[in-house]
Amino acid sequence: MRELRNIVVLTGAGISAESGVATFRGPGGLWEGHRVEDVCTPEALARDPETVHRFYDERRAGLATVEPNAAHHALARLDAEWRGELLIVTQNVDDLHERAGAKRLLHMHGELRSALCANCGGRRHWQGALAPGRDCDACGEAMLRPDIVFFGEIPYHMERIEHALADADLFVSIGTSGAVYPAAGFVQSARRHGADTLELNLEPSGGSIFFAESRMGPAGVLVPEWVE
Ligand code: BJW
Ligand code: ZN
Repeated sequence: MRELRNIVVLTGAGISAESGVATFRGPGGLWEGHRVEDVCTPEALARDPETVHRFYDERRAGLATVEPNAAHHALARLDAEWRGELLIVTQNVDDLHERAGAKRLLHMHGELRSALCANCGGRRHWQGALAPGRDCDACGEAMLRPDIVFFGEIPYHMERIEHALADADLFVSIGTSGAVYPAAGFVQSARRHGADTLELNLEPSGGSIFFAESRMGPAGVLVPEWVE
């Protein structure tokens, strides 16, 4: 690691699995009981806001019962100690990276603890269930929605992420199935720009073949091992 300067780390639901946050796909996955298209699209929100809000209210409430695990703590340690460039890009909407102390962090798919006004684009902190009406302080309209990137919407911070990938010497992907774009394409983007690539995942993911190296196992073991 000594010759490396610029590191980009991508994390997915697998890094929070050992904290007790459900992953999306696979056995016991979050979407086993919900059809994706029922809850994770702007159309679903327009058609049936109650169901969509209930789904996110439950997951937001669930944050109170979970803690960062060894993998989140190891990345926070890397963030504190790494003197080169570092960017942790998480697809996760939980707040476990920041609770572990990570600072150089971007949430590309939004955050459970943020509310977005569909009318004016204003944001506010969102803890627990919302007041009836879901009123926006900024514009007065009752248009607050979860600040989550649904299918068909453009993920956040794409320009900064693309720049970081172009400058990366090392790209590390942790706990993601590689099923959802554009994140699934980051490895090829980093590679094209000459980065070394490493995958840490419980099992070979859809994108495994694109990584120079893949290590299989639980993030709580593999991430601290890699950071040391
Ligand atoms: C462990 C572990 C342990 C378990 N240790 N590991 C056809 C082709 C290409 C693209 C498209 C297409 N049709 C549509 C699209 C685009 C679409 C897309 O990708 N669809 C696919 C389904 C094909 N993408 C979009 O719409 C995105 N927007 C977009 O593309 O805009 C256009 C654009 C982009 C860029 C520039 C300009 C324009 C938006 C995607 C939004 C995704 N949102 C979600 C839902 C958020 C709401 C919510 O949280 O409820 O984000 S989808 C969901 O999947 C969530 C996640 O962040 C995301 C990724 O899932 P993740 O993290 O990989 O979880 P899992 O469960 O899939 O995998 C967990 C992994 O961990 C597994 O491999 C386990 O083995 C492993 N694991 N335990 C280590 N202990
Ligand atoms: Zn507003």
